[in-house]
Amino acid sequence: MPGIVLIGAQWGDEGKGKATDLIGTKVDYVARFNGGNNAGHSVVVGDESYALHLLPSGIINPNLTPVIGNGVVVDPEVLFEEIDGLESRGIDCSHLKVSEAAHIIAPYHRTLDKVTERFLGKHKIGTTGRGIGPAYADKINRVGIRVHDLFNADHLHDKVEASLHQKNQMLVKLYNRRPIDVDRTTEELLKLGERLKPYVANTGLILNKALDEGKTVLFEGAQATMLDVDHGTYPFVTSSNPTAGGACTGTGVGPTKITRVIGVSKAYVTRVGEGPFPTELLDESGEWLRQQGHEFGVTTGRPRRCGWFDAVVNRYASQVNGLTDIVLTKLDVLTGLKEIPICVAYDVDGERHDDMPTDQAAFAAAKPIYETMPGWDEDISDCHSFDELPATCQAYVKRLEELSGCRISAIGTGPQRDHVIQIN
Ligand code: 2SA
Ligand code: GDP
Ligand code: MG
Repeated sequence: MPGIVLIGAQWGDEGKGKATDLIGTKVDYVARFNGGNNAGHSVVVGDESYALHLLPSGIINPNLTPVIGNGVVVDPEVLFEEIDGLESRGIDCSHLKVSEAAHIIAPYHRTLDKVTERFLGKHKIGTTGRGIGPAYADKINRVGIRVHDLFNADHLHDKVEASLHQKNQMLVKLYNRRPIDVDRTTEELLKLGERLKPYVANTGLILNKALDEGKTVLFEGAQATMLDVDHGTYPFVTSSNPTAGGACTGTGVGPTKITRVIGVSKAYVTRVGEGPFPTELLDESGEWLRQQGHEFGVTTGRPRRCGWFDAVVNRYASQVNGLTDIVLTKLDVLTGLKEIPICVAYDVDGERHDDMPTDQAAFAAAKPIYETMPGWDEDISDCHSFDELPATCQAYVKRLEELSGCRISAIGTGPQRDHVIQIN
């Protein structure tokens, strides 16, 4: 009954796509449980590179079943574009299963996302503009549209009316925009439902049965711990639970079925969007990391903010997610640095914090306390065991492990699938 959860331990883009795909060779099901097409996973297989947003990374592997769980918000138009794109490259997507209880991102959610960001002005979150927040807001407000609502015209019309009632008043009175048409929206959603129908399934039941039969399920997180709506740097977060607990609520599988929780961390840190980031480098070192690591958003192309490894964040991620192990990615990017700083604690108004401050004002004021390790010059992309790494590189990894309070079980040494060191 191995249920493996794989989550981002920092602010996202840690290389979860590659880590998932790596483990995917040994699993039967890969299930997304949170977020939507705000995610961007790059998976490199041989000479081919795939940018996935809504589909689980495991879709590239024909031997497993990809699942979109109930906790995901699904934009059907984006889903079909992604399926068409992959199928035109010879990747079969017909075995995809989409939860009938997943919520839909409708065109009006995308509009609201952009309008809200504009009106927030200097308080904006820096969202991806994909309608994620408004779709989850409707879910919590109990006016969301779920996948199974798309198959009954009268029922759907009712739901769309309920969902648009308040929004239209706001759009007209507050934002001086035209109201959204209920009939037209219903028609559009019904059409999308027709194409979605063959993929729709009771995914909670499928996953539970699979686990009971001894199959392996990989629960693939999108975004990351520090972007979690409950545990992240609120309000600069996404609107779902990318932490390990989200794997249960977002698929309908109970916590006793989870046997392993893997956190993916980069050997440094990046963040996209607004919000505090203690180790951020606004100088040429940050630019160097961005160029060396090709740190640009997979979904929006935005340059990612870059900084040194933050062990406070990783210790916190170990705690919040109950990590059993860490996959450390992009270690190769640091090659060539003479010295590598690691943030071991924060200074908040003259007081040392070894643990994550819960007060966001304190977190925003946190100054990193650094310890510095010697770097290495050797190309590590061909190293296939820990012992082959240069001694200073080994020491850096060992120190990250010690500070994170969790074992490092694999290391990424380059973008390719085989650029990896597995540690037993
Ligand atoms: P949203 O759109 O409501 O989820 O935005 C809220 C915050 O969550 C951040 N967020 C992300 N951060 C890193 N990577 C993400 N995915 C893409 C990628 C990002 C891209 O993999 O590269 O292409 O720009 C992602 N998705 C959401 C977002 O920046 C806001 O801070
Ligand atoms: P995700 O959102 O966590 O799936 O990560 P992204 O795909 O958005 O960003 C990670 C990027 O790093 C991708 O372009 C990967 O191909 C790349 N990558 C992953 N692991 C490694 C690694 O070990 N070394 C290098 N150089 N690149 C990597
Ligand atoms: Mg990403």
